[in-house]
Amino acid sequence: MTQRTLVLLKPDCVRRGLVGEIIGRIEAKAGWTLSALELRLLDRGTLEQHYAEHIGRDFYEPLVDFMLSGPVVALVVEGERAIEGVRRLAGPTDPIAAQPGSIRGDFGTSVRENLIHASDSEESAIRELKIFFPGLS
Ligand code: D4T
Repeated sequence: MTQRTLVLLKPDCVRRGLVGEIIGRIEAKAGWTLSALELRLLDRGTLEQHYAEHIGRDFYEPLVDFMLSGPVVALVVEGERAIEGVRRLAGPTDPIAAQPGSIRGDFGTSVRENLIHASDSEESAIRELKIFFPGLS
């Protein structure tokens, strides 16, 4: 089942120079391809749409400020079960709980600054791809 998923390499990932390492892990998965890739400074409106489910939670404002603190790399990964696959590569939200070998497990310590976003379902992927890459056919 070929799928497309939205990935964001967050500002901490860009600042720490981990973009190549993390894209390398994605590219190393046989048959997966990158359909779009861009270094981009986000704006509040985009993040409000992207994190709509979290508006009003105590971590929402600091999360948005963090996501605005520097550029992100937005990319689209396409391939066999890419949605579940990139989530597995990323590991769970809390990097201390994440398995070593996963991106968050290997590089993270902070729930907020957890390096990577990846769509969590087909429905989320469709919604998020429209926000970040509306021109993608
Ligand atoms: P994203 O959406 O960035 O891939 O993260 P997850 O899918 O793994 O986790 P999420 O939607 O629950 O959280 C979105 C985003 O908010 C940050 N966060 C989360 C935070 O700063 N404090 C918190 O307590 C939680 C739950 C981290 C990811």
